[in-house]
Amino acid sequence: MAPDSFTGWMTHIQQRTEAALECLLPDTRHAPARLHEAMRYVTLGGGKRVRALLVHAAGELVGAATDNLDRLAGAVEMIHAYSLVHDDMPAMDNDTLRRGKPTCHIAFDEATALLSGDALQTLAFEVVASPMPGMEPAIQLAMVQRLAQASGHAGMCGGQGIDLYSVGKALSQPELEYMHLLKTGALIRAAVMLGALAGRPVTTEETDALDHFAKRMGLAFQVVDDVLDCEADTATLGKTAGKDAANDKPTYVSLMGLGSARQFARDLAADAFAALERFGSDADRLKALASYIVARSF
Ligand code: GRG
Repeated sequence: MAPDSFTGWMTHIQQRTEAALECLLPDTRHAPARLHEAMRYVTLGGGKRVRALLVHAAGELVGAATDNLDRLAGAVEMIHAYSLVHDDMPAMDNDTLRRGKPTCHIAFDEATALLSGDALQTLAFEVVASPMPGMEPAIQLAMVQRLAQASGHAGMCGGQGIDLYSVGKALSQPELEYMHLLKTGALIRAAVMLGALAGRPVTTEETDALDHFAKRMGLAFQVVDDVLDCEADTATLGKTAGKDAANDKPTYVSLMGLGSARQFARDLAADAFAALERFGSDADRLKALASYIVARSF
């Protein structure tokens, strides 16, 4: 039984996600042990698990089975972990610190980092496509499609491409928004949609409302990330702080300044909240999670 308070629930879901990942990830006693160690190193024991929390909060709203949500949350966290591993590599952001420890290519080597990211991505799809109690195969197919769209050229990879090709360029607010809609927002939207698909059937209007919520929160998450990159220190973030300015990357802070960026995040969250009105108190968990995303300090 999940605790009632938001912080109690958050800890409970973070622990469930860790336990689910423990089971889903390959055993280091099996070959190739080094690859399996790297996959576990980058996925276990770290991260806020925001995407897993979104899967569960959206799933609760539609009465989805918690065990199925654990698997879906684990899959989304695997895709997220893979993106962080590849993003940190020398060909991309070239970073040495992630989640308070050396990045994968530093702790292991570049080839292992590349492979572990690839293997995490394919494992995520295997998990979503594997039979789940009470789940129609057609629903799982829709989930696979959502996750693939969110991860590929029209989602996270596409957004990362725009990011890479934008260094040193001044982006307009719509251009910056489009980049983040893909890079960070697409997986956040997929997390909400996978949760929402896992329970009772949802109407088109409900799907649209949840998608609007997820879209606004994906952007709010990124705006807060930009603010924290300026305001917080490396020890608090567990990753190198101040990298955006150092790398001359366009961000919400460089575009509109710190105060306006903070206000923009609050405005986005208010708009996201409004989309949930039709669900009444069933959406309380999602709302509490949205408030946490905007107020977070790391
Ligand atoms: C390499 C295909 C590919 C994609 C990379 C998402 C991404 C695209 C890169 C991550 C780098 C980054 C700093 C993105 C900005 C926002 C973001 C996704 C931050 C990290 O997410 P958190 O804060 O991390 O949820 P934790 O560690 O808490 O899971």
